[in-house]
Amino acid sequence: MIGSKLIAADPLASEGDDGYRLWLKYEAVTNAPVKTEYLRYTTFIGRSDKGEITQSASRELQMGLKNLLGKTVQETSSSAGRSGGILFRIEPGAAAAQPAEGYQVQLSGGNIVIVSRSEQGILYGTFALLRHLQMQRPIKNLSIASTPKVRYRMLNHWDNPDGTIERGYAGASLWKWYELPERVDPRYEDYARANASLGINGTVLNNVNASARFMSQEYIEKVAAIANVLRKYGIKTYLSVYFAAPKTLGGLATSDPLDPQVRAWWKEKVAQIYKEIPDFGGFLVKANSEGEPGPQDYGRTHADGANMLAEAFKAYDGIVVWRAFVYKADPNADRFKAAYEEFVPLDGKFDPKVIVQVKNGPIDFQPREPFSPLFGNMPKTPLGIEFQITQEYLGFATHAVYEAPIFKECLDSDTYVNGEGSTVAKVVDGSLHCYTRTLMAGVANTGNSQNWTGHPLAQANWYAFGRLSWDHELSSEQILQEWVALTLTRSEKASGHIAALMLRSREIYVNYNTPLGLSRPWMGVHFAPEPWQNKGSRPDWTAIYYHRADSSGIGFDRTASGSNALAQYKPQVQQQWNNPDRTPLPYLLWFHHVRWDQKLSTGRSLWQELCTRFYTGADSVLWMQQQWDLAKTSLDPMVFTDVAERLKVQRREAIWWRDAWVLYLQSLARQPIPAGFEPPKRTLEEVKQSVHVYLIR
Ligand code: BDP
Repeated sequence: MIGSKLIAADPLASEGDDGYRLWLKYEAVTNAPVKTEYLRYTTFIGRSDKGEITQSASRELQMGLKNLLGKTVQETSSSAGRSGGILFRIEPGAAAAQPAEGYQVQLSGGNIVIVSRSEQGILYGTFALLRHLQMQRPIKNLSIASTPKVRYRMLNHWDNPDGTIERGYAGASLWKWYELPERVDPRYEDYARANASLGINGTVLNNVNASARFMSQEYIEKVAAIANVLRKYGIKTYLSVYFAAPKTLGGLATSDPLDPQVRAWWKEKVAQIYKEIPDFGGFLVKANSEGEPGPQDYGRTHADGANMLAEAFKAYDGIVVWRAFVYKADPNADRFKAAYEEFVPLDGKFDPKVIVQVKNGPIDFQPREPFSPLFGNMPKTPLGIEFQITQEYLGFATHAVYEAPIFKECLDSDTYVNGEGSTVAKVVDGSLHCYTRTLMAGVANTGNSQNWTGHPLAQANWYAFGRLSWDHELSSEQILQEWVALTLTRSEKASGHIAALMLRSREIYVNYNTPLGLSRPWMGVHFAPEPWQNKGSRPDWTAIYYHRADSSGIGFDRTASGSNALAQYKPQVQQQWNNPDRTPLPYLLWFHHVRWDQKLSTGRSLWQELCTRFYTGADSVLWMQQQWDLAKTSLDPMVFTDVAERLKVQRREAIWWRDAWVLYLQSLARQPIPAGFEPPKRTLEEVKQSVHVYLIR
């Protein structure tokens, strides 16, 4: 269950924190008055129902209290009239207007009482109480009440049946398909605990570039074995499906969604799944995107495809999550506009069981993107949001980038669709267009590394996603403060340094990687700098397509004089971005092609500003290293060293990025490196060679 300390191969090495326990470390409470207070309320756990989920809650509480307070607490079903305990109280009628998963934790009748309409709510309330205690918050006036703002809070795993993970940087897949269903790795349970502690209630187990294998009886049984574990923590299991499965697996002549045999095949398939997994969550579908099959192969629409699958779920609780990540290979098109062009005309045509899942930005999880113009523009279709937790474009597992500010920036963006205040968050939580099926999904950053996420600080991104999927109003700072206290240190001083470095980490990354609204300076592995990359099987699979640098300037004109992608936004949003003199600098090159010598609001020319950002970005990694060093004495030595070494790599790679960009752009702009910055020590050819070496097998 709870992770052991793993000391790689060296039996003499001193014990350290291997990161396995994540934010559920339950380290002994050191604040004596707080401890005394809690001890008064821990003579028993009162639980009268027999549910599987409350059983998990009770077990978690017992384990937590044992570690935090050093006390063994027994569960009892007969707590009537007793005080000094922790009571689970399921009240089906309580606050009926509130979502069933909400909870209240309060003092009442001399007990701590966790109240909810559902077992799941009890579990979430239990984790909230444990968090409170772990953070050594006083019990006096205890009153925590919370309800989720979004109904489906989901991780999307891009895991393949062979154990690899698409865009995964933390080892191999957690799911051991070859040994399932007979052997059920105990780690699945810890995975479930971690997710439930954040409020995540759904998991898509396999890659959106799906294998049809998951629709076979053999794999359905394997999936069921995992689902049996996740269920105990209120987590439903979902699968990504291969749209052409009726043909490739079922042996039908077609996978046309309007073909009666195909429809019958999916119906049967869904029934077969429910036989093994009675609470199955549903399907996630990537169709007609990046070469995946889909309804358009048969002249049908995305709605035809989604609705056919929805029909198969008619008799069940499951849903169909249909992704809007599409872009055609049209040399004259702007990829920015693609999803909107395909999906907005389908608004109102989807079955009520369908949620359309939209990436936060219009392109593809870039370090900074404007919000997708689909948000707000499909009022008759529930739109879920998809964030990427795994750091595909954020330096994999070597760069420290705290992502909550990326998520928040999008959620807090105003679409203006129903006037001011129509934020993306309000579209996603359903309050703007009254959707009841609401969804937030995150592409998982977990793997089988001992610490789950590779980079120890990347655990914070899993944490932040989960907390925001429950309550998008939490601030990045608040979430970080919690995570640091639960995971790294209770020292306020050290937390201050860590918070400073993590809160600035995204901006620092953007500065050396894609400043002023640049995007996709890489192809290949999405890691090494390749802003010069100009060859691809289609134009939008080159780097130059995105930045459009030439001898006059750089940036993608998306105003009326260019692709006019801006027209997809409401006029108030257009106004923010349609004039290069008024466009906030972080978005400038997303929307404008700007001359190298153009003076910006900073007083510097565009060329000077770009150089300044590349250089200060790379230098700021030194500052991050210093902040981390300042926290050293309050950190576990193993965690300290791991992060310190990764920061060294990050520093080296940040300089690599800086040099690549500066030298490449200089070859076009023909301007000197501004005074005060030391010119790169290598030539453009040398950087290109270093990237080439990186990319060859
Ligand atoms: C891109 C990834 C690719 C995914 C795709 C998607 O590079 O591996 O399959 O997104 O979201 O960012 O479908």
